[in-house]
Amino acid sequence: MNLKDKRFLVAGIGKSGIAAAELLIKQRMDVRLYDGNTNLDTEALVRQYPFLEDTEVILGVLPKKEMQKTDILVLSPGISTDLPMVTAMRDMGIAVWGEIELAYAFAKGYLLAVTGTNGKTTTTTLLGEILKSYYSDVKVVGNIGIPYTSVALDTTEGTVTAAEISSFQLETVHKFAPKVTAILNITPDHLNRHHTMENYIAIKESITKNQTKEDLCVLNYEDRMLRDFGKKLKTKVIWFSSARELKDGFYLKDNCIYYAKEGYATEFLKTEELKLLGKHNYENVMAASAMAFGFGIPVSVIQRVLKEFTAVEHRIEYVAEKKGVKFYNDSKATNPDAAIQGVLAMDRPTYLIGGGSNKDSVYDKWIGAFGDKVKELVLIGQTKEKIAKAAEEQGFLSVTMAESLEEAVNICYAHARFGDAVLLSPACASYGMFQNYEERGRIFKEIVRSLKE
Ligand code: UMA
Repeated sequence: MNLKDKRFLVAGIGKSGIAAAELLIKQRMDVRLYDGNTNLDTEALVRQYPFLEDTEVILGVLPKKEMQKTDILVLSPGISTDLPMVTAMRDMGIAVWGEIELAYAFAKGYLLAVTGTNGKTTTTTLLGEILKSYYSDVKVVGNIGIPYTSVALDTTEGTVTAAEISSFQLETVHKFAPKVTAILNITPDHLNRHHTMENYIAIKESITKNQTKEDLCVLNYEDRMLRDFGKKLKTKVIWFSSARELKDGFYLKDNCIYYAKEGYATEFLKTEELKLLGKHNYENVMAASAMAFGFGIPVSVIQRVLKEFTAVEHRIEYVAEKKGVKFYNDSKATNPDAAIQGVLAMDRPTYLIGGGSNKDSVYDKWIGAFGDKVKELVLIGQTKEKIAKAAEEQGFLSVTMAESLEEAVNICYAHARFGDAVLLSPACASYGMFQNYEERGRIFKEIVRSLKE
């Protein structure tokens, strides 16, 4: 498609929308910006982003005449594709692209993309570190917080890009075709947006839809759906497993990661050589290694980076110790499955802060993972009643309600004793109370650091 004469409407004026608009402006394209939020201060926006000076900004309900002036609608990931505005434009024959599709149309070089319900950020960061130690021009982008469009114009034929891709972003891809992909796991998440599990799985799997048989997909053998999916794929597949020996692929056995080819296994790395903790992290390590290895990076380079890599911010991140109480920030646990990993990683009595905005999640498995370890659950946000009810049904009665994150931290600090842990691992998204999970995690860390000893 020749994009030169197309009229673009970029929807959503957050990180993605701003970056998408900047790319289009730099390319001298016809672009307007739209956001549903009528309270957005457009003058402040232009002060912050002077390149938007001559760009029309439309707020509130999008009038039909504005829709008609559009050839390509570029959606930010947070905007659902079944919003009436989006379906109306689709019905009018207007192309609907995601921000990553736009980036892909302009980007050069090689793309390696990671999706999955949990572990995406750690795997992408790890992959990025491995790539950086071997190539001079590496970009790490996507859901991780750096829009792909913000770097797409800086890429050349030699650039290698590692991208974290969410299900929201995959809803609107068309030609997006990474050289290497990974689907780490698929468990229920974002069902308020994707409605059914079948739909969510199909969206995640679509990361491979434009890959050819020359390309590679890394898949988790222990995920039943992915196991079936991998058998049907036309691309090359490298499997990984944390539960069984594989004839081909990476697997974890007796505190060691092995790589096997046609039944012949060699030791790849001992888990004690890693700074990352927990089975879920060993899965992330195997996935990143398989992607890098499949892309041709020497094993010795991969091993060296793995041994040096420490945890990602907001993912079971150690914050501080106060009066013998250790504080951990797991704000990235925006769904119950991720939060289970947070609880499992704790090795001491734990005061847990949970709750946030509602995504129609089920909390039973998370609460079931508390065992004797969680001494008290302190709840915040929109979901607190729902979680408290689920806890009561499971016989977990040590639940306290708090009005703010600060109050929750203070309650935990007052109740915890020397040798205990306080863990923020909310099992929920942050909307309504914070801009995103990063802000939630940063504020948590500030509160913790200001606690009096
Ligand atoms: N908006 C509308 N109408 C709507 C919804 C939103 O106009 O119906 C507007 C809002 O008023 C706001 C803008 O859209 O001005 C926000 O857009 P956005 O929600 O897409 O947020 P961005 O700042 O562009 O951030 C997005 C990702 N956000 C989401 O997917 C919700 C970020 O992922 C990502 O880091 C960033 O692009 C860069 O690529 C965050 C996330 O929470 C971290 N992701 C989810 C997750 O990890 O679970 C998927």
